[in-house]
Amino acid sequence: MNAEPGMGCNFKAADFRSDYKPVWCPGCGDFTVLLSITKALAEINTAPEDTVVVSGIGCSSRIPAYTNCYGFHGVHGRALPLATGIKLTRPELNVLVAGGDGDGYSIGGNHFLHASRRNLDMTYIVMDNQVYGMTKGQASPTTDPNWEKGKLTPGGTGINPFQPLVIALASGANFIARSSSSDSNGTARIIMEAVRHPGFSMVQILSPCVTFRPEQREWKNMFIPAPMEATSDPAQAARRLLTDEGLYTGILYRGDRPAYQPKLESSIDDIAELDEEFSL
Ligand SMILES: Cc1ncc(C[n+]2csc(CCOP(=O)(O)OP(=O)(O)O)c2C)c(N)n1
Ligand code: SF4
Repeated sequence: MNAEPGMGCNFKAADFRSDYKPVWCPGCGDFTVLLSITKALAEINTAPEDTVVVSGIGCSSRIPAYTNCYGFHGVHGRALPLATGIKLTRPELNVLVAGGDGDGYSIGGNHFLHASRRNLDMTYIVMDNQVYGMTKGQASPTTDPNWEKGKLTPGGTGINPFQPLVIALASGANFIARSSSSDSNGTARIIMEAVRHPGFSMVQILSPCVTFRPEQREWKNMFIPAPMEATSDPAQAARRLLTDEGLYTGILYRGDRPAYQPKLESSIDDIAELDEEFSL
C-alpha cells in the first residue's frame, strides 16, 4: 500500500513501533534514533508493511524488533548483503539498514564498500558511538586513537579513526548525511530525505553509548548544522568531509548517479537443478 505524501493514509510515528520495549540502557542515543526512524516513516506515508528494516548484531542492531515493519535481525556485519538480496528481489520495498560502527565498519567493512559502489536504492543508518557497546566497551574503527578506557587497548589504539563518510563517497554512495541523535526532528528529516533519494544513502548518526563512553553525553553541545547547502559535486564534498572534523550535521552530498536495479531474468525453483549445475 504505497501512498503519496499528503494523499490517503496519514500515519503517525507510533504506527511504526512494535510492542517490544527496548532493552537499551537509560540514556542510550539509540532511543532517539528509533523515534526519528518512526517519524521519518510516518512522514514518507507508506504503510509499515512497505518497509523492511535489516540489521546485523549489536545494541543498535536491535532496532528491527522495535519497529512494526518487516524486519531481519541478521548476523554480525552482514546486514548489507542481506538487504541487497531483499532489494533485488523486492524492489518495491523501502529498505532501511541499521546498525553500529563495529558491525558496519569492522566485520562488515567490505560489504559497506561494495554496497556504496553498487548503489542499490536503500538507506544505511549507522548509529556511531565509537565503541562496541554490546560486547562491553572495546575500541571500534571510529574510536579516537587516544581513548584509554578500551579494555583491549589500554593506552589507546594509536590508530587514526576510519572516516565512514569519506569512504562512502569514494566508494560511490549517492547521498551522504551526518546527524546527532540529540536532534530527533533533524535526524527524522534526514532519514526521510535519504529514503526518498535514489541509490545508496548513507546516514551517520552520532548516538552516544552512555555506559561505555559516558563522556559522549557532551555530544549534544558539539555538532553544528553545516553552514552550506548539500553539494552534488563529489570533489567539493570530499574537500568538505575531509576538513569539517566530523562536526557538521545535515545533508552533505546528493549525487545524481542512477540507482542500480538489475532485472532478475529468472529464478531457479528447483534446488536439485542447482545441485546438478554445480556438482563436481
Ligand atoms: C561473527 C561475530 N563476531 C563477533 C561477535 C560479537 N559481537 C557482537 S556485537 C559486537 C560489536 C557491536 O558493536 P557495534 O556494531 O558498534 O554496535 P553497538 O553495540 O555499539 O550498538 C561484537 C563484536 C558476533 N556476534 N559475531
Ligand atoms: S551499552 Fe551503550 S550502546 Fe548498548 S544500550 Fe547501553 S548505552 Fe546503548
